Amino acid sequence: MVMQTDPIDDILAGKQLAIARMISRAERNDAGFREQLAALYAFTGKAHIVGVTGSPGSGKSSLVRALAQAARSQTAKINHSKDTHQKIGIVAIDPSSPFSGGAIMGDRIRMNDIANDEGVFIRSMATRGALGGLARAALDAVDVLDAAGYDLIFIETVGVGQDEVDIARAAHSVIVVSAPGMGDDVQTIKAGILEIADIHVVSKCDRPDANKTINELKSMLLLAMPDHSKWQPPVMPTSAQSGDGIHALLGQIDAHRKWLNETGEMTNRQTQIAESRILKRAEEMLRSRFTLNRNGFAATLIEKVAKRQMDPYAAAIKFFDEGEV
Ligand SMILES: Nc1nc2c(ncn2[C@@H]2O[C@H](COP(=O)(O)OP(=O)(O)OP(=O)(O)O)[C@@H](O)[C@H]2O)c(=O)[nH]1
Ligand SMILES: [Mg+2]
Repeated sequence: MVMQTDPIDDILAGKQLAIARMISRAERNDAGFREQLAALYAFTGKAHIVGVTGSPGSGKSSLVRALAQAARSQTAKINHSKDTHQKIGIVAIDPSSPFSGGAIMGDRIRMNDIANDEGVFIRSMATRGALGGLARAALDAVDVLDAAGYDLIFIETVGVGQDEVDIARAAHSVIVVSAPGMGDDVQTIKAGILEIADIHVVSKCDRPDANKTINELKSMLLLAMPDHSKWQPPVMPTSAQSGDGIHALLGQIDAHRKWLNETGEMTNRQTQIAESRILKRAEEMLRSRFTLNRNGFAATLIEKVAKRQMDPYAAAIKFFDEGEV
């Protein structure tokens, strides 16, 4: 007989298979996973969570991968011991999913791939078919990694759409990536994501047109009239291909983390994140409750509202009060 081990114990012990399974269950919104996630939640709150967002193709995945590799080698240098490496988690909401397939990285990174590194856990989540539960599932995945002892967790999302911006905002430090030659400056402003940046990155700085983007971004940020009592988001040039600026960016992430802790701003962020997570979960629950009632109790309400026999507000209240749970 094979002994069944407790998935919670396995996750807390950092076993990757158990972690992967739990994330899949969160993605599928499996019955019964909620109790397990609830049990894990008590063990979260130790990781530093970094949101990475920006236009499609701006180099987010390449950047995160380079950061993960740099963070791993950095702690290796400091500690001279394999056991004390910083563990890195990556959750990518990645429409083109280069983490699982595409050959996109510079040679330097490909040679020494983090995919074979036990201390790095990478998970891509599909946007397709997530039915609004994407943000909730992605943040559940971050919880699983946090509980499993991952110290630094990156969460990559394209900065398009409210759900994706909300995911990035649920991080402690938010990186907004702009790439040269994409008209990214205009795109990011349109999506309203420049203002959520704690750190700006201009990616692909091995390219000759990178300086133009850096200057454009800097002058745009001057116009934003910064409040000098607050954190001043730096503009960091990086190249995932050459590795330039990657260690400096890690340094800025660390500086931001320290700033959050020293000023007490971390507490505010935690409160904001908690609020947004309750709201996301409640939204999802409300939607699935509506779906459950769609052909039953709600059908009567829908018909009455359509025929102007009841107003939508009264129907919503009635649904809340009397709908099947
Ligand atoms: N020259 C250069 N190209 C880069 C660099 N980083 C990424 N790229 C290229 O930019 C393209 C997109 O890179 P990704 O890392 O997949 O970008 P992404 O933002 O994750 O893309 P999506 O997840 O699809 O939005 C690929 O063709 C990469 O090879 C870099 O540092 N220098
Ligand atoms: Mg990507």
